[in-house]
Amino acid sequence: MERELCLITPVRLRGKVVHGFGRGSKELGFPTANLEIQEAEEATATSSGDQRALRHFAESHRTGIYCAFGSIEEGVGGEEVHPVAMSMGWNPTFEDVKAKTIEPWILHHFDEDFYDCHLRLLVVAYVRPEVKFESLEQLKAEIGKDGDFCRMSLEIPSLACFKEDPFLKPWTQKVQDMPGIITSAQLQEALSQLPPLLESHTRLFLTRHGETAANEQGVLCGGGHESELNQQGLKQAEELARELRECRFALVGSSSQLRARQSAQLLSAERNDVSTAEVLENLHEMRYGHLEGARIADVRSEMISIAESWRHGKLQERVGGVEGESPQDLIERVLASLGKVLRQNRGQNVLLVCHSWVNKALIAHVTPGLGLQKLLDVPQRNCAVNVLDYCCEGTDAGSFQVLAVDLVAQSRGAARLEERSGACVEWKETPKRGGNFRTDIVKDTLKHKELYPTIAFANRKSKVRIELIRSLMAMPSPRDPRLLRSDFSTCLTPEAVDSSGPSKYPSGAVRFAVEGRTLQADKFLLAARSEYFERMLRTGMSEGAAFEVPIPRASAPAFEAVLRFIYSAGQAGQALFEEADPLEVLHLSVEFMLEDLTRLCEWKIMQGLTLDNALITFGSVVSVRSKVPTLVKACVERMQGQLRDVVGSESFKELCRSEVAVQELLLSFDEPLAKRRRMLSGARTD
Ligand code: ADP
Ligand code: RBF
Ligand code: MG
Repeated sequence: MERELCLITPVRLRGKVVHGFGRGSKELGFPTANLEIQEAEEATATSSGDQRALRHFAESHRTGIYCAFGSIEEGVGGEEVHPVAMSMGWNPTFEDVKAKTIEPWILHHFDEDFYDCHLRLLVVAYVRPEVKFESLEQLKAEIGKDGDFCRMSLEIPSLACFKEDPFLKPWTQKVQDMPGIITSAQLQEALSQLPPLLESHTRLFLTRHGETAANEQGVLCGGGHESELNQQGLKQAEELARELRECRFALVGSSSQLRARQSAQLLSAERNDVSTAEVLENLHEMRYGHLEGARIADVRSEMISIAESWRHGKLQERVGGVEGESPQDLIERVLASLGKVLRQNRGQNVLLVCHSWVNKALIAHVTPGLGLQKLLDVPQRNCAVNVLDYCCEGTDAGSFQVLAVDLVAQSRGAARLEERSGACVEWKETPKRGGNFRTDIVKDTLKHKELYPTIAFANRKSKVRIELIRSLMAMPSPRDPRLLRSDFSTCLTPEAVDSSGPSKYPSGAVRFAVEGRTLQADKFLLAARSEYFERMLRTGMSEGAAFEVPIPRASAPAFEAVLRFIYSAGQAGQALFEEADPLEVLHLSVEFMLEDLTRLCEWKIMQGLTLDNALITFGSVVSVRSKVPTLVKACVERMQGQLRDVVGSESFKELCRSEVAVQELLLSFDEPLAKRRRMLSGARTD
């Protein structure tokens, strides 16, 4: 029999292992893990991307034997990726096969069966067509040779590399690792990055309600329990309402539960597009049965064991006994309810306020490569917004595409949540090398409400890692009392005359000469809001009106940005950088002692930090490194582990001109050493 290695565009498949024909393949030495393929209608109803992919593979590829890599999601026999010989087709040797089968024979010995588990396959090559054999012996012999052929072929480096595909290692996968999904970011920034909505789709802004009294008290509050928004929750909803003001919605709605209705009411207030919030059926939180209203601390062990079952794919397991719901129950009613309202609003945006598990379940279920059993890992803070596009027509009708998860309003910073094994006792924030923070939750009284209820369902011994993502952190707001001054009366009170000079604030106009241009500003305002300008203008006060203050080594747009920052009392924000280069403004801000502006520039630069510009940025700010430690750290962090690329780049040659810069760079890769050296050399540690 001829076998040929015919490479195909790799296909990623995920399916549940079901019973096959029971022909005793295992006894013959080639067990095949038959994958479940649902009827077309059935698959659309549950809108699972996995089923669609399986059917598409069977319909669009020729029948026969394929080489693949495979892994079992549930980690049976260890979390490993194995070579696979796979048959797809009609098994022509037998006459009872009514539909195409997908049957992978994993080339590995397992001590146990893994029916009902989820298999992932990355199919990479075609080997031969299927054959109608005269005898079972013949079939067995050829399948054995297929196994050898596939095993060998998959060791060829060009194929072996597919073994590392992240899709095959689901046990490490998180929604935040999924390409194309913005996670735990700031709402407005993320919204500006979304692709335009297609006419055939509806865009769902799926939101979680604001914080409730129950959230605050650590009380379980499911679909059968009510709790009102607390002060914090009201504030969260109001802030979200402000940030969503520019979006147009065809509908604002919520589940029937009080906390969701309250949030939706705040979100629909003072809008031009919709005037009231609608209430929708079947979007209530998962019912917790006899656990409703219980204190998390009291029922923790029960919750941990149920969470463990879900994690292992037992998605029909109910929380809180017969009165409670399972993730499967939840997702079925939610999909049905959402489908209806989304189809009615084709081509438009819909804003719905739901609940933690509702949102998490939907996101996990519809994200290819994630799956419902990963629902525990989806981050979902109070009043977080998730954005999903729903397809209303065509072959993909009924499917969702997740665009963003856990977006929150400006004031709330961004954090990633990750569960770790290890002991768990209280909160700790440890600066990690490179400027990120590791926050370990270590206490049973899980006070940090933003994390509820993910943490509640985490193992008692879990360590939860929260990574603050600096590039997605909130824009810093000004703090300097001078800058924030709107009541100037103190400036007018004659101060005690001391030896340093006259006491009165200067008045009138001052003119600056920048790049051959003249920029004019008000002396009083500058002096009142900036210590630097106060000193400069007081001493220069005696000069005549014709006097122009030269600002050397600055571009007009950058200096204008400095003036605008002062004039706006720091409120101009990002708009400052429309014309001016943040790096240049940063240097001016240091020169003019405007710390709030320095922080703003630092933040702005960090937003756009890439491996390419990290070195240039580092070289530029190294002289003022003590003023911008966060930025310096962020630059170093960007470059860490990529030293080879860094040293090979053009900008490195540029940097080499400054001995201090090179020294600082090399030292920053080894922070403990750097400290010792600075101490030894008696240099200022800044
Ligand atoms: P069935 O007719 O039900 O598919 P098989 O005789 O083909 O039964 O055996 C397949 C079952 O054996 C799989 O569903 C799986 O649980 C188990 N099994 C154990 N080892 C393997 C393996 N190496 N490859 C595939 N399935 C295996
Ligand atoms: N069935 C066939 O009828 N003809 C084939 O050529 C054939 N080749 C196979 C090759 C491999 C590597 C595997 C795993 C299965 C193959 N099968 C083939 C399917 C086989 O008939 C089926 O797995 C058993 O009947 C159990 O359902
Ligand atoms: Mg089988």
